[in-house]
Formats: sequence, C-alpha cells, structure tokens
Amino acid sequence: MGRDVFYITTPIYYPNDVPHIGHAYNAVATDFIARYHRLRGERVFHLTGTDEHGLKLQRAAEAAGMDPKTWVDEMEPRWREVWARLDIANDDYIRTTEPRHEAAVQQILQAVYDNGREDIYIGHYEGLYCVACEAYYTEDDLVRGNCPIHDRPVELLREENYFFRLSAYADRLLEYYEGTPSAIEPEVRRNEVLSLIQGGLQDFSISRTSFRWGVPLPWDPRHVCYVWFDALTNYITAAGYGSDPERFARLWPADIHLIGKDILRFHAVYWPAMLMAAGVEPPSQVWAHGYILVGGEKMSKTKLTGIHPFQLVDHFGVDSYRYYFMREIQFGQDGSFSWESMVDRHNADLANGLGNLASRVLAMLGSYFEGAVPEPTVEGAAADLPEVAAGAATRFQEHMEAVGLTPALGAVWDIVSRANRYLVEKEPWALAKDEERRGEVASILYAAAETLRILAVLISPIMPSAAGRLWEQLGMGDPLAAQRLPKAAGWGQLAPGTKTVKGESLFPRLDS
Ligand code: ME8
Repeated sequence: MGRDVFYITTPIYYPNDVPHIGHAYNAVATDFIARYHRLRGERVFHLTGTDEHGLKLQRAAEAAGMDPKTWVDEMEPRWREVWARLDIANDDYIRTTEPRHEAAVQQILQAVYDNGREDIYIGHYEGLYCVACEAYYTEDDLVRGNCPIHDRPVELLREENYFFRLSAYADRLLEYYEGTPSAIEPEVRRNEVLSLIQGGLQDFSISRTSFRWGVPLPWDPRHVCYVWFDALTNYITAAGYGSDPERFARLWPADIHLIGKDILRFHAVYWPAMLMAAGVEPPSQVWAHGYILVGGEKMSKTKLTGIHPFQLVDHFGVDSYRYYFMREIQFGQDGSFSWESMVDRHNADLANGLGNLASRVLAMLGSYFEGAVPEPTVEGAAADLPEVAAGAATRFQEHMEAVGLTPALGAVWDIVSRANRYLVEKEPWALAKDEERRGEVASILYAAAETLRILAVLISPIMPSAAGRLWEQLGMGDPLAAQRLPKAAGWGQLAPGTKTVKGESLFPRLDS
C-alpha cells in the first residue's frame, strides 16, 4: 500500500511555559489546512505535541522545584486545553517523553550510526550557546553580543559530544531542492535555505553528558541525545517509523511540516539530511510562516510580551479568533497583532458582513415564509450570485491547495460582500409589501439562503463552530461534516420546504 493520507504537522512546542498567540497562530493555520483537506474528502493525519526533553525544560523544572517529568506532566495539559478551546482537531498528540518516541529516536540514531559512512562521530565542542534556542551560535550570528532570536546573552560551553556529519550532505540537499522546488515554501524561505547550504554546512552536536534529561544513545548511554535528533524525530515516530512499516508507508513522507521561520534551518537542512543518513525520504514540504509581532517585536515568553489565547477568545469567541489571525496577516509574512484591528475585523467582516447577511435572510424567511425555504420560480432573480459563488469557491480551493490561507478567505468574503449588496439592490423587504411580487421575493430569498448554505460549507475549516450553527439555522438535514468539496459548493442544493430558524446572532457586534 502506498501513501493515501494527507499528513500535516505543527512543530512540537516547548512546554516550559503556557502557549501564547504566536504558538496558537501556528496551531490554527495547521488546523485550517487539515480541515480543508478533510472537506475535500481526503484522509487526514494532523499531528501536534510537546517537546519535553532538554536543558531548557530541566532548568524550568528546577526553577519550579520539581523533577523534569513531574514538571512536564503538569505543563502539558495546559497546552492541550488551549487546543481544545481553539477547536483544534488534531488526530494525534505526541509527547517526546513517551516510550514510543524514545524507541523511535534510538532507532533512527542507530540507523545513522550504522550506515557505514561514520555520519555520527565523537568529538569535543566548545561554543556560544543560547539555552532558549537550544542551539550554538557563531560570533557572527550574534546581535549586539546576544542571541539573534531571543536577544539574551549566550553562554560559553565545552563538552564531549557526538556529532552528526551534516557537512557531507550539502550536495545531496542542493540536488534535492533543485529537483523539488515545492519542498520549501514560500519562495523567500527556499532562497534563504539554498544560500545557507551553498555557504557551507557545519556538523552539529547531537549529544550531551552534562545532564540526563533526554534519550540515552543506544551505543553509549553515558550520553543523552540532544534536541534536534530527539525533537524532529517526532514526525516519524507518530507515523510508525520502526514500529509499524505498513502505516509508515501510508503516511510518510509528510505532506507539510508547518513551522515558524525561526526553526526553518532545522527543518529544511538538518532534518532532510538526518533522514537521508538513515535511509528515509525527506518530507514533501516545509512551509515556514512569519512571526506574530506585538509592539513591533516577535511575541515571546522570554520577553514577557506573551498574550495567552484565552485573553482574546474570552472576548471575541473562538471563531472570530481563528478568522482574525488568518485573514488579517498575509500568511507567510510577519504581522502585528493589535486589539483595535481585531475589533475592526470582527465588526466589519463577521458582525456586519457574514452575521448580518445570515440574520437578515433568516429573519425574512421567518416573516414572509414561516421559516420555510421557498421555491425559486422567477428566472434570473438570483442575478450573478450563482456565478460569483462558483468562481469564489474555485478560487478558495486553489488558494488552499497552495497554502494561500489569507487570499482563500478573501475569496469567500467576495461572496459575502456580493450577497449583501444583492439584497440591497433587490430590496426584498420592499417587494414583500406587494402580494403580487411574492414570487420574486421567494426567488430572491432562495438565492440568498442558498448562498448562505455554500458559505457555511466554505467557512467550516476556519470557523467550524460558527459554520455548524449556521448550518443548523438553515435546517440542513445532512451533517455539515459529511459535506465534500467541490460538490457541496454547487448551486441549487438547498431543498425548498427546508425549515430554517432565526436563532442567535452568529457574531454579535463588539464595542471598540
Ligand atoms: O521551537 N509568531 O518550540 P517553541 C509566530 N520545540 N509563530 C510563533 C511565534 C510567534 N511570535 N512564537 C512561536 C520550538 N511560534 C521547538 C520545535 S519542532 C520539531 C521543535 C511558533 O515552543 C513557531 O512556529 O519555541 C515556532 O517555531 C513554534 O511556535 C514552536 O516554538
């Protein structure tokens, strides 16, 4: 059996603190893509989890007066509760402290160690180290003497380490990326990786003897595996590497590793080289998004600018939260979060846009047709709505296939705007005063309700909860989860006679 599952991953997050809206940005984007692929009728495997080993975690535990395992056991649920509240529908959740993962890490290490090319060798390492990144830097990398990512002082460390011979993989990596241009997106990140490889690659250290909080190397248990061999391997652990070859053949290589650009080097240089060394195919695509900025800087825990997602969800609701970040910030670029822009987005696109469209149409169906969807009898009454909806649904799918998350939502909102304008042009509320024009009113409201049905389907990957409520208000019998694109976006599937209910407003207006 070959590959028959769409496999998408988030990075595994460090649970040394609670999530902030930067982590949630990555989680929501991954979930949006995964839900879209389910809507297309594909089998999907969406993986997320926590990265629980390493010095950073050990130190956080020490600071809290706990042993590392007790500490991560306590922190990890605080990540899961956020994903649950944000409607993240992951199919698996991996913790690097699980036995299945420790077994897979030992397997890949042993496979590389035994590959006959001495890709793992012992040496000494001395370097400038950022504990927050869990990475060494050269003098040139530093900004004002500090870590370029965390803007914190680095430490001089020296120890006996095993190394991975990354330097031997430059040519193979270049060859691979030249032959597979889609393997790194967006293009600016691809170019960044290519010039990094062309600039020459240095071997990196993969083990430590200075502490115990990690997976022991199978051939030399005095050492524990350090960071990237442990963390990156999660993606193949969960796919059945070394434990379930049949499952592994169906899932691997992953379709998309969706990451932030801070960990591009590890995913697009270290990881494929590690896999090549172990005789495993590299992932199909690494997609690196930008940063959520607050006050012009990357939101981070160490800088105390972290905003917890619940601080926003409590006020805006989960649907508005998910929508805002995907729509407001051009996916792939950095973007600033601000409370004001979130209120504006909510009111313009959701309360006045989609919410208003739904409440007007459902209210008129209630007043004029006792809630029942009327039969459309007047030809041409739908104007260009069917074409607008069909065109936008096609563009939505094209953008989603290319991970163009922001323009994909733009396409859906073209339908919302057109439908609201359509009602203003047709004025069914005025026509309803004239009994002779009832057929026209019926046909206009049919077209508007059918547009809402299509909108409910198209917004379901980004706003699953609001889509479900709209679907119910429209009185649809088949479950929303059973709808499939492109078929469900086809015009004319709303059956006359369907009993709608006005229900609660989808997106109440918020004060600024
Ligand atoms: O790096 N804007 O974990 P992590 C956008 N454990 N995305 C952000 C962000 C921001 N301000 N801050 C964080 C690690 N992220 C490793 C990964 S993977 C095998 C191991 C996102 O908790 C971004 O995607 O520090 C980042 O890469 C991810 O959170 C994980 O951050």
